[in-house]
Amino acid sequence: CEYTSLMRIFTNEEKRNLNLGGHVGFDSLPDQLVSKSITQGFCFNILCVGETGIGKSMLMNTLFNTTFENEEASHYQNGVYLRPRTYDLQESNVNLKLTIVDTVGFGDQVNKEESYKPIVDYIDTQFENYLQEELKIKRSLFNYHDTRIHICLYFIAPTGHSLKSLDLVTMKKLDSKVNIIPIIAKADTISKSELHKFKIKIMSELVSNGVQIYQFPTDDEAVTEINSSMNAHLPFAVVGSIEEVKVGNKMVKARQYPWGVVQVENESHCDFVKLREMLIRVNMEDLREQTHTRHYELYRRCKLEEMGFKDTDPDSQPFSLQETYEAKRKEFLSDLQRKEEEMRQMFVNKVKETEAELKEKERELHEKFEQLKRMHQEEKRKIEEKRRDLEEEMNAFNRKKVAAETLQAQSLQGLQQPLRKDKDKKNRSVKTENQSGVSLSSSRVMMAKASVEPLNCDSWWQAMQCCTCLIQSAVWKKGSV
Ligand SMILES: Nc1nc2c(ncn2[C@@H]2O[C@H](COP(=O)(O)OP(=O)(O)OP(=O)(O)O)[C@@H](O)[C@H]2O)c(=O)[nH]1
Ligand SMILES: [Mg+2]
Repeated sequence: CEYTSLMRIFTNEEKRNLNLGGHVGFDSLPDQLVSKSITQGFCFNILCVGETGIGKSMLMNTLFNTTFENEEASHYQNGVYLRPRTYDLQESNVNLKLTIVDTVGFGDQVNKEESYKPIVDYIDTQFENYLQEELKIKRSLFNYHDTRIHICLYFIAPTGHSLKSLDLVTMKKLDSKVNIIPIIAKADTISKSELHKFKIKIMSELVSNGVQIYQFPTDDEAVTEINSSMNAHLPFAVVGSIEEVKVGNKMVKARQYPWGVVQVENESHCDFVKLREMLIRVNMEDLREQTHTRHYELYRRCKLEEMGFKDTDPDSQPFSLQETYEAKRKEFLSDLQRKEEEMRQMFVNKVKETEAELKEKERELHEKFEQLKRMHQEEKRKIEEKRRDLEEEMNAFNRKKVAAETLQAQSLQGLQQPLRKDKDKKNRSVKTENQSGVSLSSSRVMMAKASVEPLNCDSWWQAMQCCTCLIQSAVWKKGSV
């Protein structure tokens, strides 16, 4: 009864009309994504790997129909370095942050063994930066400037022969880190038939060396056909130019030669259009996605595994991040303790070794000291002996001296009387000539005056000889002559 009365009330009420502002449904989700992406803008990073002067900058200018900063590299670089440059481009209402990374000095060194290293390092650094941002507690990936390389354009020299070993080694090192699209540069310098053979040769060499290049995706129906046909055209043979040349009644980008004009956008002249289509119009988003889901994921997985993180334990049971962290912490602490113990033991051993060395040195010093002491005592004893001998000698000398003085005094007294008597006689005496003309008697007188013991000599010369003996003998008294 209550129910029927309620129904009557509802049916009598005026019906409410809902006017819709537009289409209602979740099929509008893609539109929301589009508008969000447009607001956010896009970023795209291109790495150009190729020898100096192979046409990297020119191709970039041609691709984006603009003139980027262009600084010619010299051929005298000591090594390879990477030069990234970022530009903000706008097409309609879509903003693109484009980064072009140039390999400066690539292929210019005599030893090219390490040429790939700076490139690999650069790519890894960009992955690492992204990973660090991801691991932050307060991360802002929304406005993070993603510098991870989305595409590597590998410029092959148009030799018409085969790939250089530098090309193979570099591409092999990069293929797990970046999407590689090989291109034959300056394709206007190679004939059509040669180019065809060259392309086949390059592809077979890449396959035989296991180099994985980027394949345009064929899983999306909308692009399956075009992408699979383009995969067959790899590597693209390109020509770059921003010069406008009049062909027919319109201006086209071309390279003009005395024998004709090579049109950049003419598909029968080169593959530039194919490259531009594949790279920018059809597969740009896939390149970005592949970079994130394939290359970055690989890097992240290896890095986290290196750090000790894993998804499952040895029994294939899920292993949480917390458990990994705890296990790692324990491992780290026990490692630290072990190292501490090792260091302590090492320190104790070192102290013991030093102590033993010091003791040995002390013992050696003591021995040396004892030896020196003995030597010193011996020296002292010898000197003492010498001193005693000298004293004895001096005493003997003094005794002799006293005896000599007494004798001298006595002889002087005995001489004084005969001397006076002989004085006159001496004046008259006939001179006894000798070698010098001095008489023997006068020599005796001279000696007497000199208070020297009289000599029993026959000539003056003999007397001189005796004087010399006297001087040398111990009886000689200083100052007598
Ligand atoms: N024949 C021919 N010449 C080209 C082509 N592209 C560029 N060049 C010429 O090659 C020379 C070097 O070109 P760049 O674009 O500066 O070469 P790059 O690789 O950027 O040189 P670096 O940055 O110095 O290593 C210039 O004289 C260009 O005109 C091309 O497709 N064909
Ligand atoms: Mg350049």
